[in-house]
Amino acid sequence: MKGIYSALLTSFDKEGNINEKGIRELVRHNIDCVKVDGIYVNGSTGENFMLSTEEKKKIFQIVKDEADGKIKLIAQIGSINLKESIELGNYATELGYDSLSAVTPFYYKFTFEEIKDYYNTIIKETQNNMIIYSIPYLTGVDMGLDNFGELFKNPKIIGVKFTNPDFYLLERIIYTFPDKLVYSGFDEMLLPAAVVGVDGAIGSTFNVNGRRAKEIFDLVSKGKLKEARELQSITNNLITEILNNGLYQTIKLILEEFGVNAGYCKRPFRESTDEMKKNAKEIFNKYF
Ligand code: MN9
Repeated sequence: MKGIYSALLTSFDKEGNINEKGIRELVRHNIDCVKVDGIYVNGSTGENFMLSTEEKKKIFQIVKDEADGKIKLIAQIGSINLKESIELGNYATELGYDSLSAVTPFYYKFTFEEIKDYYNTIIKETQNNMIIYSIPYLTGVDMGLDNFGELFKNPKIIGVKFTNPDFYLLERIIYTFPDKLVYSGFDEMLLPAAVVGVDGAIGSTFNVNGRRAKEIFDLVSKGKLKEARELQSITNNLITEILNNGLYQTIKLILEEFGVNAGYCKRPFRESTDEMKKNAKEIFNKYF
């Protein structure tokens, strides 16, 4: 389960309905062109928290069908509706997903005991492996080393997707729990995360920039830090331009330049303007 995973985008049509053909093209592009080790399905990048349960299931099914055993698949099934998480978790487990992942329950200020109960209940009901999705800047849920230790007591919790710029905590988790898988969640911090020893990374920009990400990861493992730094700088110039132009819209526009039908984002995300399209074309020509 180690390596570089694309957080899959969801292709939508102009009305915000999921576009099966586009989703299949996105999966193929990641396998054939980017050559990622795996795909993380229905995460933040997939605009998951704006989808119905049926749409989420449909995406799990399409991706599994298109990937056809060629790469690892992680299903993000977290929701503040615990029943929905369990239903999705069972669905993805039956489809044969390699692991589940669930975002920490957000919006309400749940206690740590409640968060722990959420994970242990999903695991009990699905009997699949679980990767915690920790993204404090979006969820407001900030867990410390002791909290991770409590959760990791469940042997089915096999790791964490750590989207958090706290490198002290990241190093402590890797050091304290050497048997757990730790994935870096900020693409712009892949190099320092690789240096402290993460097992892999899961990110949105890998849909277009995954080859550079894989190279950064490999160079660090070989101790070639100068070359890795150069590639991370190019990567971060790219990510900065993407963020300034609208994150998911721009990754989708770049994918369209690659000939992939990545489609529209779902409202309330706004439709790309002509200016955004022009910038995305320039980014594509500059970096790819
Ligand atoms: O899951 C992604 N997080 C979100 C990982 O999209 C919220 C990252 O890949 C970021 O999009 C990326 C740009 O900041 O690092």
